[in-house]
Amino acid sequence: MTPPVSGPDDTPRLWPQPKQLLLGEDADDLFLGPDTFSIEYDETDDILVYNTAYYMIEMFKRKPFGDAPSGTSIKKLIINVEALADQTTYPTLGMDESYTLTHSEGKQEIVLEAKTSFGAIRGLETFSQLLQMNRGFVIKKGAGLQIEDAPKYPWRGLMLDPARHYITVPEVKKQIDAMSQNKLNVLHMHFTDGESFTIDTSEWPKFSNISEFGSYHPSLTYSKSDLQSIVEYARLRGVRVIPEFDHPAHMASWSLSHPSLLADCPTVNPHPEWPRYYSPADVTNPLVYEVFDTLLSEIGGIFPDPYFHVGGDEPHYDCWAADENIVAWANSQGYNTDTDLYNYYQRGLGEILKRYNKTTHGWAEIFSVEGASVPSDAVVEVWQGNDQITDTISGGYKTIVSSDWYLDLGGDWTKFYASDPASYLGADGDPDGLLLGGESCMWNAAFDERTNMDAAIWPNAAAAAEILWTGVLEDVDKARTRLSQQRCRMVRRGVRAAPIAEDYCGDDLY
Ligand code: CP6
Repeated sequence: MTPPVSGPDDTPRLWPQPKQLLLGEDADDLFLGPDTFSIEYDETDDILVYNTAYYMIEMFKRKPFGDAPSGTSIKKLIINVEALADQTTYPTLGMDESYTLTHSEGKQEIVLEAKTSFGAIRGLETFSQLLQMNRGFVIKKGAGLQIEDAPKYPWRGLMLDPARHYITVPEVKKQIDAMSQNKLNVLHMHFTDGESFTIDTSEWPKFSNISEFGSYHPSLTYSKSDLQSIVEYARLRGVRVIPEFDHPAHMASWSLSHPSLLADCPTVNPHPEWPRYYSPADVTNPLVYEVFDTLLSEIGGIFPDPYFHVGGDEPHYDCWAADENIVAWANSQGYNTDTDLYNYYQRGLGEILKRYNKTTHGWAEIFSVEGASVPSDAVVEVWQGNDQITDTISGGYKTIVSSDWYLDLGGDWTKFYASDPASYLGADGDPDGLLLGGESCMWNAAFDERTNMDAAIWPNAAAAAEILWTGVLEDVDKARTRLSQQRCRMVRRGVRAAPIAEDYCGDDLY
């Protein structure tokens, strides 16, 4: 029998583990009380305002029992941020997320220093995790504690898939909180797929009925104000939001209002009840480029992040080859009916993205298709085997990986924890730092927010998050203990993260 892994412990149990944690010489416990403790920070910074309030609530919503033992009591957390944020400060790729947390023995304060407000958020999360509840609130072995922390990879993501099962705005925000709790910083929203189109298009010129026909139900879409509120909430928690519109395959939902957007190939479509289910875009139809242009002009500006995910996965070439008009056009251009058409289409999208100041991001096919000419500043997402990064990186492309982190495939957290993106680098390594990180993907075909989605994402995505933040740590048993505690904290904050072993959340659950 394995001993249960959670419950009170006498050392800090943090997730992800900071880069460096030094205990003080005496390492006595520190105590603090909700009535005497406060956070000191610059109130002109709305990110600090939001996060200090958030963490005060999260830390002190538990109810201690019995009297706190006496010892050094902490009255203040002092936050010093070099570059304060204002309402126009958004998280960006490569932002400085480093921070230090320091206690000087005998002092009644802990100091959190960061270059940016986003670093301060990461430090606040760590501080909140230091605080255990026993008889009163205690930081075990906190006296003289020194933490220095910074992420290993700048791109640490989670993908959500509302196109298969819609995800409500409050639920998206809850996932953003859960991400921030694990120091993840990129939310990738797979807004459209064959099954449904989740953006409200009712006010778009010419394409107003795409979502009326292409959504599961008109209410199961995101309005502009929904999108703005997701982006704003993510900003406050230090999370970038990257929208994906999957092209040229996975577009069946678009065809319900506009059949001519897609190739017509009844002879190879395996779903006769849904005529263009299998069809990729009709790349010869100018309407396809017009709809993408309209999409960018309508909602491109809502997303401050320069990266825009164009999908690009799983094109069904046999459909193009079965559409007479497409074949005739391809012949007239001297194009083959597969990779040439695919690359022609990507070039078209690339030109439109450029006009809207967006940088291409997409699944690996945008790079790996024969003859691909994806722009040199694109970020390629490797999903069919991390060993492909040898090619993307030797090809000079910024790369993120998700192959080993498909949450829908299930598996134990140790499977997620065992995949270090850097271990897939070829003999030449990554001299230019092109390997940016990775993301866990929650493909929502058989998951929804009311039943099983939380437990499929968490804590497996947390395991990947530590690989991305800290890198590989040797002791999996110790990681199990810390992750078990982290999942208890997640449950306490309202995320139904699955247990990873026999455990007892104890004081940390209430
Ligand atoms: N949908 C889209 C999917 C998948 C992809 N794209 C997918 C493929 C294989 C697995 C899981 C998901 N469902 N649009 C691949 C990027 Cl195992």
